[in-house]
Amino acid sequence: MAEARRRWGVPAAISAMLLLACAGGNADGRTLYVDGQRGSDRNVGTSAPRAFRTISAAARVLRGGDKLIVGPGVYYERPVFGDMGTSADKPVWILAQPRGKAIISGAWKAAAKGHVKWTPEGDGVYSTPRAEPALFCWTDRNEFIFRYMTLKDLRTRKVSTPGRRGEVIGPTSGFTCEGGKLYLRLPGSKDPNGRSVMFSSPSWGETPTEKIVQIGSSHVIFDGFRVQGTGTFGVVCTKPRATVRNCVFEYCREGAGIGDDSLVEWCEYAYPGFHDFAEATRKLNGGRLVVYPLTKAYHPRNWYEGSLAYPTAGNDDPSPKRVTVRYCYIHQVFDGLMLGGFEGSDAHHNVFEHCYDNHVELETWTRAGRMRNIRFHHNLLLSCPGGPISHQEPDHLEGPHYVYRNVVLGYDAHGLDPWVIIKSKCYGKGRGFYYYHNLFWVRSAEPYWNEKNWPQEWLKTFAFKNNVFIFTQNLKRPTGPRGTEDLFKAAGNVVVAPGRADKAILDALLRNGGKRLDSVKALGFRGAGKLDFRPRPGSPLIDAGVKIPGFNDAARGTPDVGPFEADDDIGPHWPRPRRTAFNAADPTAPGVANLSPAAPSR
Ligand SMILES: [Ca+2]
Ligand SMILES: [Ca+2]
Repeated sequence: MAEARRRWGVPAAISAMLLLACAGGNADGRTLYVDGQRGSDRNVGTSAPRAFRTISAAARVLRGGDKLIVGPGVYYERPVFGDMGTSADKPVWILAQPRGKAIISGAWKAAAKGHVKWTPEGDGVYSTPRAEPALFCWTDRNEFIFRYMTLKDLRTRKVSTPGRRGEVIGPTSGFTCEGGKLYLRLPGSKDPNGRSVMFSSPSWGETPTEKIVQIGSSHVIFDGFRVQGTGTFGVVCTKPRATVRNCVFEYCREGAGIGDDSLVEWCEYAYPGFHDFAEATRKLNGGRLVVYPLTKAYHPRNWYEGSLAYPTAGNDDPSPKRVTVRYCYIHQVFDGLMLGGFEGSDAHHNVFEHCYDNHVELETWTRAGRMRNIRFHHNLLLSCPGGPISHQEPDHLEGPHYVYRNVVLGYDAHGLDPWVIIKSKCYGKGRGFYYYHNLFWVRSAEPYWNEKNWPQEWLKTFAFKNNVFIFTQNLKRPTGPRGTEDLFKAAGNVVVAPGRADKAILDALLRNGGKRLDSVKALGFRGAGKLDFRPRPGSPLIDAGVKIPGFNDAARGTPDVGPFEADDDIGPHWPRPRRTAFNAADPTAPGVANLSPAAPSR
């Protein structure tokens, strides 16, 4: 990775953020303490024995240059850090110590502590009075409890979704909010009385919508927290130059809201239990994956469309600029990262796994967003059953988007079997989508999205160079007019297609020095099962690429094809990171050794 950093350079803005981050608190500032168990808000907070009890109390007195140390515990509060008089040399560092042991929870406290009285309603369903709806519900064993829209649906578990997706069988457990009550059926129809059950706040469109942590100052470092249970934001930094680091966002619709010149790193973003929910409902539906109809078509407001990092800009404001998201682990969610909500920004060295719609969206929902100048590189994308990379915004997506040195593959029953790798939809306004040096390993898919009735000029700005494409079963032609395959640029690609391969798209990908090979083995990867995709000596990938100024200038001799040069030092930590620094959320996540991309099972 050091190699990668040297090769691609570190933008000046990021270097500045690093300096800020390393500086932490200011030597002249105070250190304040919060102790959720032994502290008191009548204390002055300036030493551990005189700690505050709540983060909110500390937030009221924190000033630029201070450091805040928050001890272990679950904090059921929504702290607001206002204008603290911060500056570049007077940052504020908000630190959980030890990291991962302070949970800031947006959940309903009484239910979380098992203090709610639940009344049996038959069929394993229990009720309690509660007017506030919830987006997420989960148990202390990280069981994801599905939100049904009516009590009738919860009882019958039959969910009707619009259009062709039809009727779907939902999970046995679930909850619903109806007539001023919450109804709940736990897994195994267990009695919820005395048990810890978490309900998040509702999402937009249902009141009240609550952010958990709000930070209204620039130059703030938010470090080491677990943030749980909100239908909106885990943390919102409304001013520029925020650093969000070593945080786990669980059951948060959006992780960190950030503005200009901000950094999100070493964070984790997940709905724990979502993968089990996907597999359980797949079994109930005869093997058909039904996450999309259950969570997007059935629910009314795209409730699960979220992102680890989300722009704080309003709908009609320009997108935040110079944002970096790196070294994060994003998994068991519907959407992973809406990088297109930012401009002049990048995401690199992140691991995405089991994002059920898109791993990364290079588009945005805001009306003013133009999605300019985005770089997505050196990421590992595993098992996305939707379109792993998306740039669909026909009205105002400008680009350019540079997508390079990523490894995109499936390895389990959710492998990349669906219809498309790159969900592109640009309508010709773009300054281009540039795909360089990626590895795509799928069974059957179209490489990109095209439709007959779309203007086809946009394809002229699409470039594929020095990529490795593996289609183990079927390379499908995008469904545009015949002949449009020659509109995009291609050079130096290697395609492995041992099964069926549409000749038009295959020939188009192989233009300008491409090669077709007939087996994965013929690529000569050093160790695909261990995700070591460097070509070994003698590999046909070596020196088979084309020069791309600014992207492979440091290659030895002629550039090698694929994400790595043969002599790259990928270090002991590729692919990184599989876990957060403290591995709080998903201690049973499969290790690298369990990955076997060569053998998808379905
Ligand atoms: Ca999506
Ligand atoms: Ca070379």
